[in-house]
Amino acid sequence: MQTMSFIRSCGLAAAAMVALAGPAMAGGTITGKIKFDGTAPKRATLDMAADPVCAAAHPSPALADDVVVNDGALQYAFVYLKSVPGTHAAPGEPSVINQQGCQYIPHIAGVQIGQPMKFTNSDQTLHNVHGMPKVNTPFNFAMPKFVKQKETKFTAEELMVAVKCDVHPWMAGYIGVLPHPFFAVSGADGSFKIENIPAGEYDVVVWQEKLGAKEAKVKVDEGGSATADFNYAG
Ligand SMILES: [Cu+2]
Repeated sequence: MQTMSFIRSCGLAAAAMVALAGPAMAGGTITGKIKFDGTAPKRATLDMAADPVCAAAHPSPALADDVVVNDGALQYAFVYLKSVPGTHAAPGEPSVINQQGCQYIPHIAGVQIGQPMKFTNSDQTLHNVHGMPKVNTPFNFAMPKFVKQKETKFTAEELMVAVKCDVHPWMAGYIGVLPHPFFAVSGADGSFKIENIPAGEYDVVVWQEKLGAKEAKVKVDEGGSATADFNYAG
């Protein structure tokens, strides 16, 4: 009997939560494109000869991901909203960086405070994931070929956390840690999309490891769409 009423009250609590979540205001969307004007810097060729497993993964030499420009569009720029009111529960679903062909894929990732940050290893070789935050606690995971995943969590906002592999000096990536889910990484076409944003006026920041940061003010209406385009120059 007690069990029944416990189940019933849980059911009611769940129903109440659904009711609370139900009429939530419709979030808005910010989309944009990161452009690069002028001559793009030439991407360095990565010499992976030191590890035959890495070299074998690239029939044609791999290129550095530090500035990737495709037809005037800048890839791997981290875009985020500077401050968003309210608290935002961290998703249980991890943000993932894979070590594949001795490169970090993706090169740039975002994660929420408290959300699992997972590193996977698709390579049949030894990596180590050496995180070098200045605010969060540094970490260093050895990932021999039989260790296929490791997870960590961040406890504080930090833009950005550098990650490297001490075995393969060309491996470098960055992670943006935010207290909310309103971030994105620009795609191969330079575009990004941030969704479900509470109505308000925001500073949208774009960060690129070699080219620096840029900011724009953007107003988001309830359920509306706003645009924020950014231009870097060569
Ligand atoms: Cu490595």
